Amino acid sequence: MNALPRAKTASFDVDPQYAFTPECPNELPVSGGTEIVPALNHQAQFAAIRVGSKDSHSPQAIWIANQDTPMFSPVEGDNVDIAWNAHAIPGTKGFELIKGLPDPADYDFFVWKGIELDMHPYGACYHDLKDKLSTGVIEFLKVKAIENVIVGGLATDYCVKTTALQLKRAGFHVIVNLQACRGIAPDTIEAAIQEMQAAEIVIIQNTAELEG
Ligand code: VGL
Repeated sequence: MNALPRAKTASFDVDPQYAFTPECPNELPVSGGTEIVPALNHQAQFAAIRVGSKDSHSPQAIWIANQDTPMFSPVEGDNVDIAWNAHAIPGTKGFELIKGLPDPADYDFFVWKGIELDMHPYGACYHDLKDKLSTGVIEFLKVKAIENVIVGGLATDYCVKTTALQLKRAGFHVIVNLQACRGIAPDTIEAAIQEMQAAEIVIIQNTAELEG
C-alpha cells in the first residue's frame, strides 16, 4: 500500500467496547476483542484526526432478545432487523471503551449510537438503517478535508463492515485494518471481507502496511 498523507487521513475506532469482548460473556463476546487496542493506537499515528463510536443502548430497546425472541430471530420495525442480547448499556462495564484507548472526550469527534429504543444501527455514520439520520461524523471528516479513513474496531462482520461501507459511499478512500479488528464468526467475517473488497475498500492485515 502507498503511504497515506497524514494531514488528509483519519483513524476510526468503531465500538471498541467491553460489550464485544470475553469480559462481558452475556453480551456479544468476540474472541480476542480486547487485543485490538495496540493496533488501534498504532494506526492512529498515521492519521491527523481520530474519531470513535460507542454503542449506547437502553435495556428497554425493542430488539433485545428474550425467551420468546432469541438472539438472531427477526424483529419487526423500520430500523431494527434481528434480536441481540442486551449490550453496551450506559452505566455497565459493557458500555466502556477497552482500557488503553483514549477517553471519548479526547477523540476529535465521537459518536454515541443506538440510543433510540426502536433503532439498532450497525454503522457509526447514521442512527437509522436507511442512512438518513446522520451522526455527523461524515460531515466532520469532510470539513477537516479528510480523504482517507483507516477503520478498526468491533465487530469486523457487523459494525466495522457497515461503517466502512458508509464511509466509502460518502466518497472516502477506506482502509480496514484487520489487525485492529475482531469478528463474531469465521463465515460472516469472510463474507464481510469479500463485500468490502467488492466495494473497493482496501483490506490490510497489519498496521505496518500503512508505512507504505
Ligand atoms: C455489533 C452486533 C450487534 C457490532 C453491535 O458492534 O459489531 N454487532 N450490535
